[in-house]
Amino acid sequence: MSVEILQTHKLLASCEEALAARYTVHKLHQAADREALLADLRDRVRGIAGGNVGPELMDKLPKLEIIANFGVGYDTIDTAAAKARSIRVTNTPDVLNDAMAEITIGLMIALARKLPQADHYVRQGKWKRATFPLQAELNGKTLGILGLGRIGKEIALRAQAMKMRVVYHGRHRQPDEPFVYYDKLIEMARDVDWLLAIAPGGKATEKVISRQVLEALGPTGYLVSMGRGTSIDQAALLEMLQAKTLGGAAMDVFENEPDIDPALFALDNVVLSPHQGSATHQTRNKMGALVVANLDAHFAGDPLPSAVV
Ligand code: 8YV
Repeated sequence: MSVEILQTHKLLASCEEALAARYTVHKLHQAADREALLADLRDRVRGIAGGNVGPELMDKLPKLEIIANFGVGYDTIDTAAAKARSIRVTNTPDVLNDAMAEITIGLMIALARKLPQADHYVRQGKWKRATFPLQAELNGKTLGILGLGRIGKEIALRAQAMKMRVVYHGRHRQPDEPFVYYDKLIEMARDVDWLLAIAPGGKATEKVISRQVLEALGPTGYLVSMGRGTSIDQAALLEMLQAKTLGGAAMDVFENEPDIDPALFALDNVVLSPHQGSATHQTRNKMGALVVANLDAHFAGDPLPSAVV
């Protein structure tokens, strides 16, 4: 009998096939009666693939040894609870850096040049009557990065290729990084043209991009939100976009995804993206393979490729 694992939500076909080839997989998201399934699996499940795991689920699976999160961000896993129960937790870092960096620059250009509106303008036949209004460029502007981690560094490289100046703020200065460091986020927001949020989710970054930070960024400043919607005061953001006291925002992450605030839909100074940062065939296949590799390593007693706990 192969090791029994619980899959918490739908995963990529390639990942599901690889899991099924190695493990007895129980799909929680397909269970007609989740509690009945969990009760039946109580003493058998040793691993989880997916996400959204808190102490309640951990306590229903006392034999649980490892949670392999599908994603680099593991804010849906209660890592403290896992640690207290000697449960390992892994994520999928690095394999998504390029995909994230590409779309971030893409969303910045889309916002600066109003690409969605321009596409719409042509489809509506308006071009025959008038040229599309002049827009803005990235080169010569300053990008302030909140969260100069693995993904942030890849974005910084590409922003430099766009002839942008890059500065950053984070918990601490990184001496090996050539960029100017700001120890106060609000001061960085005051000095930059673009503010990129690519910090992890969770309590530590909750609403760190506050109303005051957005006000410092101001009516000619642009926000790019690529990390987690929770790190931004979304109510303040919406109000300031409506009042045009903030220049604009390109957003891939939101509060309450996918049921985001419909008031955003009417705004002309935003570009909206459905949390697709890592959503490419190439990258998601690599993320899935890393989920499987972490489970395989654990059950083989080998070091974990990407452990967070
Ligand atoms: C995931 C992400 O797709 O990796 C992350 O942290 O946000 C995305 O790449 C998302 O977590 C879905 O599982």
